[in-house]
Amino acid sequence: MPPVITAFERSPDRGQGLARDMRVRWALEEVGQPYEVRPVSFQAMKEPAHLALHPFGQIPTYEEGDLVLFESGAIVLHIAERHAGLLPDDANARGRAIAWMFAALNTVEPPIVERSMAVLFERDKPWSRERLPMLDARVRQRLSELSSRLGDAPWLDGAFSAGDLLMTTVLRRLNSSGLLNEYPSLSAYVARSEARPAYQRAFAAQREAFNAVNG
Ligand code: GTB
Repeated sequence: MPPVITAFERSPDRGQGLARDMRVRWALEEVGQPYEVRPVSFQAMKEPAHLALHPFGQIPTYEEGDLVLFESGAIVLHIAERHAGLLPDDANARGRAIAWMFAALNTVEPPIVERSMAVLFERDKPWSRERLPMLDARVRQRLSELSSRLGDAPWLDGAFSAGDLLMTTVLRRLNSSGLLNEYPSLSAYVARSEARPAYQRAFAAQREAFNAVNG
């Protein structure tokens, strides 16, 4: 039985591959592991059957035999540890790749999510115009640091790894902001990731699922 993941039945991103099931789909495609997707409605996400899989009533989840996982980072790490292709064999290089996974989720993603939330949900607040430049500055700080570290390298540390996979999905969340364009090496990094056949397959699958439901 292939693993089963959950995804939004109707993704608010309208098929742009910004929801976090995209990371899991992409990781599974990179390692060549077939999988099934169970779409979940917003209502079903908060019902007992889904809460038994995910304590916070969110997507994605991952079911493989007796194993149930939630948290996209933990799922990607699980896939990367069990299949070749997303983590180096050398122990030190592996440790560094895992550090980049944590950096993507713990250091780079928070200011990006904070900014997205503000743009989506706080636009009408009287303090929004004052707050946004501060949120932009926090994002720019991380992008500037990341761009300095990446330099002219294609990937963050040697060969493409689960660290690059997660970092790319985090940076893509800035697509509509224009901020990524201020850092050409990071725009090129994301484009390089998106050109990977595994990414293309994952993106096409989630887009197809969106189109199937929304016409
Ligand atoms: N830390 C968890 C993880 O990494 O797995 C976070 C999971 C999470 O935030 N899941 C979101 C969810 O289920 C979907 S991905 N939300 C429903 C809820 O909480 O009730 C976040 C997301 C949603 C929409 C867009 N978008 O439209 O662009 C992008 C990302």
